[in-house]
Amino acid sequence: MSSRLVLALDETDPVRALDVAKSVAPFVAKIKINYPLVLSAGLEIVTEISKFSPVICDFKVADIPNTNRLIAKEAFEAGASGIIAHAFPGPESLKAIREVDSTKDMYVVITMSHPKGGDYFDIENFCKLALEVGATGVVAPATRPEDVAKVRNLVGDLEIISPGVGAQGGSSKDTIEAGANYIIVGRGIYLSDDPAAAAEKYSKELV
Ligand code: OMP
Repeated sequence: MSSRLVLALDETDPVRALDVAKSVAPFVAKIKINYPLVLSAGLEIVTEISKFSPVICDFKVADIPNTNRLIAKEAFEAGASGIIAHAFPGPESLKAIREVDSTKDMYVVITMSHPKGGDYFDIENFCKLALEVGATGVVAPATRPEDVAKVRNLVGDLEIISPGVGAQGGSSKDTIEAGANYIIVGRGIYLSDDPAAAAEKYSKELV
């Protein structure tokens, strides 16, 4: 069975990041790259890593439609297979990303994993919006499996990718049972002494 694990590669040393990415690639479905690594290594790191793994650019895009379009274009041209965007700027901003390249994945953040991270998010409206704009999937927190279950009921067959397992205390098992398709793990893998072994362990928990 193919892996249901996504690596959050927030390692900021570009050489180590590439080493970690190569060593965990056999155990992960995708690698998610956020600002910390892109700001230290440049967008070229997306191109490098996308040669051996699909890359989700976690830029939490949250701007007017034209700026969202420009950001998505840069990410996709660099080789990203997908991008993460915030819902709160509304449908036109999300559709602008979709229109850059509808073959790419777009994930919409529904509510966040950190303490009080859900207090300012409107789960019902954001799920409705993700469906309306044709998102590939949504981001929902492994730290609150009850929210993942709620999101699953609202988004039908859309993919759910869930961060918060490992360093933030979430459980892979509970999150998958609540309806997530993929678990996102960062520090639990890239800060480990043996990232490949850690990735293998997390991926086996998800079978
Ligand atoms: P670790 O906490 O180190 O496993 O990393 C989690 C990764 O998921 C980081 O890259 C976060 O930016 C990201 N993330 C969350 O932790 N919580 C969220 O609610 C949303 C995200 C995300 O969009 O990926």
